[in-house]
Amino acid sequence: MSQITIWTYDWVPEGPRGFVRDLRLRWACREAGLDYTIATVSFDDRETNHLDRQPFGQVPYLQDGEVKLFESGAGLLHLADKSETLMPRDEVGRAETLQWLFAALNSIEMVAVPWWFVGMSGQGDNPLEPWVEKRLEQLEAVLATREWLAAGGFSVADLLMADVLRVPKVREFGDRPATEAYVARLTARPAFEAAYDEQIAQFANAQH
Ligand SMILES: N[C@@H](CCC(=O)N[C@@H](CS)C(=O)NCC(=O)O)C(=O)O
Repeated sequence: MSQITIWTYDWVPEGPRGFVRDLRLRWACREAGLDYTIATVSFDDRETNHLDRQPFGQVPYLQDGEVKLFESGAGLLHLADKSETLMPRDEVGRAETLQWLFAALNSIEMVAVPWWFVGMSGQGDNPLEPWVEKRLEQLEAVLATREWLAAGGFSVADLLMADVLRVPKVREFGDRPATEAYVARLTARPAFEAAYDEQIAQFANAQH
């Protein structure tokens, strides 16, 4: 019986389906062969109904025995500690994986999310565009030279970077063939496809 529980919302509107960040944890568990169960909190009163678990009222949230974690990156690190598939055990490989995992969160997602939000407001030119463009071009230069970000093989850093990059607005913005091939390669992995299908089915079948 699995000890790992991944918390997400009980329902979300169609737009974010397939992109809710619990998918990162489902995907990682599947890559690592770790069983998990899904638990939900109500989407409708999300700002206050689970602040004891997630102080920002967001998902995902991961529980593994006594370990209780919010932040998808923290959840991924916890899972990576359980599986060499997600993070190599040698010092250099582990350091490279951590470096790129933080780069996904703090150098790419940290730029892409505000850019996307400002763009959604639809108020003329997006002042964040040059910033996101530069970061994505810099990453394109890296991905043009290698198949994986860290330690010469798949790791949780690729999982997270691909999840950040696969957002449609990011994929549609500019022409970056190496990045596009990278995203296509990562999202063709059976563990991603199964996690994606599972999330889509969960929200499609939810009563709301
Ligand atoms: N930094 C957080 C971000 C979590 C996040 O943005 N979650 C979204 C779903 S993907 C959410 O809960 N949004 C609802 C809200 O912010 O009210 C993490 O990586 O876990």
